[in-house]
Amino acid sequence: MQTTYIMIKPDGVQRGLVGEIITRFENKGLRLVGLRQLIPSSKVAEEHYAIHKDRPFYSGLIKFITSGPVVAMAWTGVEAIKVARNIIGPTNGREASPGTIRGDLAMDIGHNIIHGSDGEETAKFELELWFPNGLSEWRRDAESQIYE
Ligand code: D4T
Repeated sequence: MQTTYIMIKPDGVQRGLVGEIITRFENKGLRLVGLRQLIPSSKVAEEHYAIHKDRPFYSGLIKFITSGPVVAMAWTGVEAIKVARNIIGPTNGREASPGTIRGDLAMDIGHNIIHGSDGEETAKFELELWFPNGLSEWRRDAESQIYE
């Protein structure tokens, strides 16, 4: 089992897509182990996107992500990091395939609705950053049907 960090960005919250997005992860069979809505501080946003700090879009990205509430989530499942990135689709909404969140709901690179961790180390770092008080430990009964 892996746990991945997923975040609905301010555009997704403003557009009223929180329920739609959570439904997609839940329906896939992932288990929600962390959920909070917050307006990110610059400090947390800068730590989260530190890897991009020399990119030309960095300052706009920090401004955007701190502009309003985000929904921070942790989802668990077998290969959850890859599964979530497949549900999300590639960065540019215009190039993402229909059926993915960005393919169905986004038209932009920056305003692309949602973030998902891109690897195990990133997921660990991001989960500790956004959920400093830890995650819920529970088991979804449906997992006996979701997995063989
Ligand atoms: P995240 O990290 O938000 O899940 O997005 P991706 O994994 O799909 O994309 P990324 O790390 O390359 O980019 C991080 C973040 O920066 C925004 N961005 C990206 C942007 O505003 N302009 C750009 O040209 C790029 C490449 C979007 C996502």
